[in-house]
Amino acid sequence: MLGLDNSGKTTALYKLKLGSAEDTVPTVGFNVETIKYRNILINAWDVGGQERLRALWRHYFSGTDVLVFVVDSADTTRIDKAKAELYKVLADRELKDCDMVILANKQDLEGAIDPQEIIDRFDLKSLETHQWKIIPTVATEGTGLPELLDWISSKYDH
Ligand SMILES: Nc1nc2c(ncn2[C@@H]2O[C@H](COP(=O)(O)OP(=O)(O)OP(=O)(O)O)[C@@H](O)[C@H]2O)c(=O)[nH]1
Ligand SMILES: [Mg+2]
Repeated sequence: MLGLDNSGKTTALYKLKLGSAEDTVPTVGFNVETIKYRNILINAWDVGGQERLRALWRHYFSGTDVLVFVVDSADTTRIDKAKAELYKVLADRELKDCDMVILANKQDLEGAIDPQEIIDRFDLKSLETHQWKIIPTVATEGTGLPELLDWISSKYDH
C-alpha cells in the first residue's frame, strides 16, 4: 500500500485487519499485517508516505503482487503530486508485473473528487503497462474495502 502521506493507508490497513478504524499517527517506516480472507492470506505492507520517506518505497517492491495506491480524493491540490509518485512507482521494473488497485479514499469529505475524475486526472485510460481497478472508499467506515478483498481473492484464490 502506497500513496501520499495522510491518504489513509494505515487507516485502511487496520480497518481491514481489525474491522475498526484505529487512531493513526503518520507512519515512519511501515506496518505489515496478514489478513485472512476466504481461502487466502494477504500480506499487506503499508509504507509511510511522507515526502522524505518516499525514496524508501522501492525497498518494499520485491515480491509485490498487487499495488494498492491510496489517494485522498479531497486533497485536490496534491492530485498531480500523487499522480507523479504513482507513475514513478509503476516505472520500477520490480513492479512491472503487478496489478494495481487505486483506492479513491475519503469519499465522505466535502470536495472529494469521484473515481471518474481520478481516472481522468491520472490519465489511467492511457496506461498500457498495468491492469488497474479503482474503488471509491471511506477507510474510516470501511466502505469499499470488502470490494478490494473480493477483487484480490478472486484473482489469487485458485
Ligand atoms: N474523513 C475521512 N478521513 C479519513 C479517511 N481515511 C483516513 N482518514 C483520516 O486521515 C488521516 C490520515 O490517515 P492515515 O491512515 O494515518 O494516513 P496514511 O496514508 O497512513 O499517512 P502516512 O502514514 O503519513 O503515509 C487520519 O486522521 C484518518 O482518520 C476517510 O475515508 N475519510
Ligand atoms: Mg500511515
